[in-house]
Amino acid sequence: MSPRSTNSTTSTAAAPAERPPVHVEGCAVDTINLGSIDVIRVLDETGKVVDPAHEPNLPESELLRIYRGMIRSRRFDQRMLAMQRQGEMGTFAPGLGQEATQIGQVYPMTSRDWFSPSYRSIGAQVWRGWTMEQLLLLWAGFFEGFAIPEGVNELPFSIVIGSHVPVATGVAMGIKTRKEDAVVVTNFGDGASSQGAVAEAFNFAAVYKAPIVFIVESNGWAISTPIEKQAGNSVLAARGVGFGMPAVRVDGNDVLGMIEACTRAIDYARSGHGPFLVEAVTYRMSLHTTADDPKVYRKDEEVKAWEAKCPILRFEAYLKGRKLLDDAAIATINEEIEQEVIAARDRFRELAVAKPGEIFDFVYDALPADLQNQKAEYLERLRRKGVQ
Ligand SMILES: Cc1ncc(C[n+]2csc(CCOP(=O)(O)OP(=O)(O)O)c2C)c(N)n1
Ligand SMILES: [Mg+2]
Repeated sequence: MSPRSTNSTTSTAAAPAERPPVHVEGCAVDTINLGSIDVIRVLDETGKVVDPAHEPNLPESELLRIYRGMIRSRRFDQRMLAMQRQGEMGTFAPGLGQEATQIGQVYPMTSRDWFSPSYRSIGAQVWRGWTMEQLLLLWAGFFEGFAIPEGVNELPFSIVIGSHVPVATGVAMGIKTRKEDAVVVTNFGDGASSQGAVAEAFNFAAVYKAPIVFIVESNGWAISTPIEKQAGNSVLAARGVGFGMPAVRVDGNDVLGMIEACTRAIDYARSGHGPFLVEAVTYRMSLHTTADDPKVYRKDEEVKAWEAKCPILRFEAYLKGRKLLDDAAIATINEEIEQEVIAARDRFRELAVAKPGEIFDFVYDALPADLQNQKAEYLERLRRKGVQ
């Protein structure tokens, strides 16, 4: 008798009849690869190692480099937000709370590998070799900021959600065709995972075994849409099974778990097996973008609960436990990185000289007469207002 029917004199549900497994020619369940999803978490929320078997065996100097990468991401983000609030920066998407996801995914990449990031990847971009002043130029709207730095294998991010994922898959196919020793790592959000373009990229990559790692940063929200309204099954790693690629679900606030998951995924793609899906479960602790006010659609208690899971506090506790950090070292590292950020801001200020006339300059080879007149009139108005 099933447990549901034990006390049910009122129940009308009949116990399901025993029946033999159904076999359909050519598609018996045992011939379908149902796959499995590993769940990875090395550090719990207090920084305690809960899965020593998956703890990456990294030298102490590397652990501290990773820590610095996360602090740089946090400090830069906070500085950019202050600059935006003071009118010195354009709209941007803060990465606060996603530092472990960001650094953990790029840490196992080589410089030959290609990164195809979303717009919320500033910390990872700095790790990969962007200077902070160039990123400031970019997000302040200066075209000089957009050129990918020499020697950084990266694709431009796209604001059209999910649209970069098929492009990244195409680059992976190019790598495969040329037999290059490289993989592509692309990241996107839980909201992006609902886009048809992402499903098409998954399917294409799985069929043609493209060397690509898909990282879905499941951060709870797509602007004001929570994950429950985004996906019938909010375990997005489960999609790997459907598309025929291995997948892991990892605690995205645990940088060691991220490194373990992404190393596994990158090694798999590099050795010619095809794509791999990593679902990083994290939380967007701050604003969707600087144009957003999350207080109108989510509760303070929810944010507070995630503050306690902060990826930086967790990694700090782990490093303290290993005697690699103490409060004085934490303060020194933060101060050093703050000075780096301030120096980048100062270099940005020197470079960020607006040239309003440029909006006329890059569309036509020879500017038509009417636009020449508009340009002259516009510049004259600015001059009268004292802007130029
Ligand atoms: C095709 C498309 N639809 C809608 C938007 C507006 N939009 C910008 S960001 C965003 C949410 C994306 O959420 P998610 O993919 O979870 O990434 P997150 O911002 O949380 O990192 C939306 C709907 C867009 N930019 N492109
Ligand atoms: Mg999201």
